[in-house]
Amino acid sequence: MSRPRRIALVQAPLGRPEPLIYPLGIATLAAYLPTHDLRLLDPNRDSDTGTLRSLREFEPDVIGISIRNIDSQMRRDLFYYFLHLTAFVRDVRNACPHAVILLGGSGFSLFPEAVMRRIPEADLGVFLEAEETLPALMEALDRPETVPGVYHRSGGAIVFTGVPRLPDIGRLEIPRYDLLDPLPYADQGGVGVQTKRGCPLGCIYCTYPQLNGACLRLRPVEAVIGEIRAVAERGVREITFVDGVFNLPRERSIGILEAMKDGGVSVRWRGWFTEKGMDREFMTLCRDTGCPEFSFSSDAYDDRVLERLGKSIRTSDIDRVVDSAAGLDGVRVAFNFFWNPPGQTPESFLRMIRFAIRTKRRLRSKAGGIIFGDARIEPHTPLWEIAVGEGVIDRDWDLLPDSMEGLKKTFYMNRRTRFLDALFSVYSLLWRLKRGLLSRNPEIRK
Ligand code: B12
Repeated sequence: MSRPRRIALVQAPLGRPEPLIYPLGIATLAAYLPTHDLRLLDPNRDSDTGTLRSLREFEPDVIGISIRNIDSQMRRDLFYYFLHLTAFVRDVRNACPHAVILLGGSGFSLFPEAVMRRIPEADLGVFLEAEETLPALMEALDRPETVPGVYHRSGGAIVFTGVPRLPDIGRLEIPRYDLLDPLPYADQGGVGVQTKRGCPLGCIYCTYPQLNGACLRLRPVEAVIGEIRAVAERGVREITFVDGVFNLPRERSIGILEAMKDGGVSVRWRGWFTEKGMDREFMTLCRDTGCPEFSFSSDAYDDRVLERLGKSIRTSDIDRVVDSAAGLDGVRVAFNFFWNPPGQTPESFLRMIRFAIRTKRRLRSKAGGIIFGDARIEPHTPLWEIAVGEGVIDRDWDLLPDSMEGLKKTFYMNRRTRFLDALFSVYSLLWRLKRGLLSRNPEIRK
């Protein structure tokens, strides 16, 4: 075994104030590096300057930077976090000229080569889930070519050692809460707990299957409960289940909720749900175990459009959610829709707007939000193929562009119903007015 190293794991700064999200990725990875001297740093909480100061003091051998978000993926409030990050990594390099800089995280894994190119200060990159790769790489830091899942530089080229196997998460370690206190993140569900990885659904715009595989890998219920207890013991009263879809498989999510009830685990919680299998009974169980709000990516309110989007749900599933919520006290439901997706027609657009108005009227304060957006075209997704086929973007269009102007072109808009775009600008303006975001003018360092 090699000597213990001083390793700093740093969450990438977003570059503008946002609700704090606990850096679950690096806190989890820290549990896999028990023999090393570790620091976990989050500039989103402690500022870039504070983080750089901590790095200078600690003098790490290795700095692992977790790139979670590339951009806000929201056309109505678009922000390019990645531009801020490139400047931050330059500052990290100046602060610690001799440290090995290593990148990872879901944002990195979506664009690994492009990120390595755009951040020349980075020595190494780790692709996908890193519970096995990172400890192995720490043992072979001078031989990165021997570790699967690693991007390294050789003779000026970026070399990839190959796709690693996905770790067995049946025995996933509990995140190192002792190294980064979750309590300051506790508001608004900022602390995440994962019950599984992978997603078998086929939504055409989604990156989850490429990030975590298309098969569900479930954590044992006791391990999930143990993790919730561990955060609750630190004073956290509200968590978010970070699974792509919490209630999949339904029986297993029921198992977790029953175990929470039986074990007296009492926290408020949130999650993302599929409308499939959502009925009054299930919603009641969720409510009674602490879930105040249900969020859905319904995406469309027209069976043909839903099918085109690769969704496993139909409008009847969405209706069932509304019916169930209407008959229950103490719940709120939030629906997200695409304004102008593939397959959209004037009729399907109107159907969606009618659904929104009807649901708002019927559910009143129980309608937690009906939000419209457009899909960000992500690499290696069926939506990318469609967008290229329809001429929305060119085949060689850089999905990690070097400017905000370029980023604006990475959203899918159905050309057949392009008149909807003008309407979207109006919707977007109203939304920003309502949220008081018009003056939001963050400074991005180029
Ligand atoms: C749950 C979730 C949320 C929840 C978070 C709740 C919470 N309390 O944690 C909510 C809904 C709040 C949310 C919000 C947002 N999210 Co989100 N989210 C996710 C999701 C589904 C899971 C993230 C997670 O916690 N995973 C569990 C941990 C353990 O995994 P991990 O962080 O990926 O870490 C592993 C690896 O990545 C790697 N790794 C991580 N860091 C590092 C560092 C090093 C050095 C190394 C070697 C390896 C490594 O090893 C880890 C262990 O295997 C991901 C999709 C996904 N499958 O990753 C999207 C995802 C990260 N989100 C995304 C986005 C865009 C956002 C928002 C910007 C959306 C918005 N406009 O509001 C915001 C940003 C919020 C913020 N302030 O950061 C995108 C980012 C891609 C992009 N284009 O930018 C993703 C990838 C989904 C997508 N659409 O593709 N999100």
